[in-house]
Amino acid sequence: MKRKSIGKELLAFSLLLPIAAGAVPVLPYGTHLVTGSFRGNYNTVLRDFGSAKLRAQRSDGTVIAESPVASANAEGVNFILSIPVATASTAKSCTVGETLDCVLVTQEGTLDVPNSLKVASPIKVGKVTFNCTEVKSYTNPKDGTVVEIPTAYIDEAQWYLDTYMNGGAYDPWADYDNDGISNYGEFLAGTIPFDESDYLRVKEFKAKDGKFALKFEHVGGHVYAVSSANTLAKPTWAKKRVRKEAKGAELDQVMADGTDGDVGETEIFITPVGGATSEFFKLEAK
Ligand SMILES: [Ca+2]
Repeated sequence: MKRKSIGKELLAFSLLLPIAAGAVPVLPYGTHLVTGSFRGNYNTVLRDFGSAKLRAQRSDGTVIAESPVASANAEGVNFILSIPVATASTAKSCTVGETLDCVLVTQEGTLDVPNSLKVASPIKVGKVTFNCTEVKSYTNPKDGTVVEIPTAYIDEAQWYLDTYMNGGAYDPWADYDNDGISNYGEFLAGTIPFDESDYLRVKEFKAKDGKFALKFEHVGGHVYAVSSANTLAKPTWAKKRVRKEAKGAELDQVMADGTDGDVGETEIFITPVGGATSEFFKLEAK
């Protein structure tokens, strides 16, 4: 009987607490994680960024989250911003759907990052990539997706078009070499959009060390990830975590080793879902 009475007291306390805190209680939802990379002209991750910080802040300058920009880790990540999300805005947290400015603070001063970041939902891991160079935006006419490509890259592709092909403006959604990969896909992977023999592909897939080993030709400094689905008929692709060593840490994505732009081979390890009758894997450049 004594235990029951303690339970009643606790219940009354938890109901009263929000009322005592004010008319609009501020309840923490969790943290919105934004991870990202700074990239060069050819979509390679900048491995060493020097001393800089990235801030998520309101237009009035209130800083909600701040993170140092570091040398890229094995996943090709330069920063992780942890943004507290709550039911109401405060000086230290934001609400779902609130848009924050992203500001890069360098030793010389403050630079506006050209994208603003939007908190889409509580406790949802987001991903934002910033280019530190001048970029041009393109909208995909099929699905409205907006992408950004550095103008230095576009200028080089345009020169090739004007010199060796029929000219016309660079189109990221076209496939100039007819290898089945769009020009934008080749930009992401660092492959040559004018060479039909050069595109991202799996070279080997086999059982090894109790896991599946997937080998592909990489371009140094580029980032790759794997998705999986249980069927190829109307597949629902979901992120699949991978390892760079058979017994290493699980990663969301992997950055190729080696010098920026140089090609080489990378082997990554995948653990299949236990009990699944079939599982299909897809390798993507990010
Ligand atoms: Ca192509």
